[in-house]
Amino acid sequence: MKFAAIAFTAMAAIAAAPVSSAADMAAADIISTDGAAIGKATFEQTPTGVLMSVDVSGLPPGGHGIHLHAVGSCTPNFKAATGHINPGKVKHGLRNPEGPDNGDLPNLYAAADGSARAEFFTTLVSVTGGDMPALLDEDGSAVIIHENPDDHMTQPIGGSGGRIGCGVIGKV
Ligand SMILES: [Cu+2]
Repeated sequence: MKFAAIAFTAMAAIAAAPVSSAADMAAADIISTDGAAIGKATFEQTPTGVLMSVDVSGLPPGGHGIHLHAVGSCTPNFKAATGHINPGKVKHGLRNPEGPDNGDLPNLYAAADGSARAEFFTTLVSVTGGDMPALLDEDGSAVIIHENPDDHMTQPIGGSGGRIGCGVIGKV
């Protein structure tokens, strides 16, 4: 009977967990600077943050800064995405005592064949709103992949250089 009681408790806990809504999902098709499709990112609202999944190919091998930028546009070029999501105008950098900004993320690492697959988790944004800035706000948001790794300290983008991938984040 002891086992049965434990099983019942576990089931009750599952039933009490917040139900995630399909409305709190977003995704971005990522393109290279020549407009070719190189992969996808998805964004799922969880009870405490946003779980992001990235699957791309065609990158130079090695580390790449990847950030959430404030405007949902990759045209006429990736500068259209403007700077990071950063309404509080704080400093960039996961290592920075005056940061991080809301668009900061750990680096993405591409393998020798140029492919990269990773999950990230951030508590500094939301998908549709709440305590943290929404990815799906009025002017949208974009995910940008940079040429070089982000040192997580240097202003304004950790020395991560040019923008080599861009995806407009849209509702799923
Ligand atoms: Cu960036």
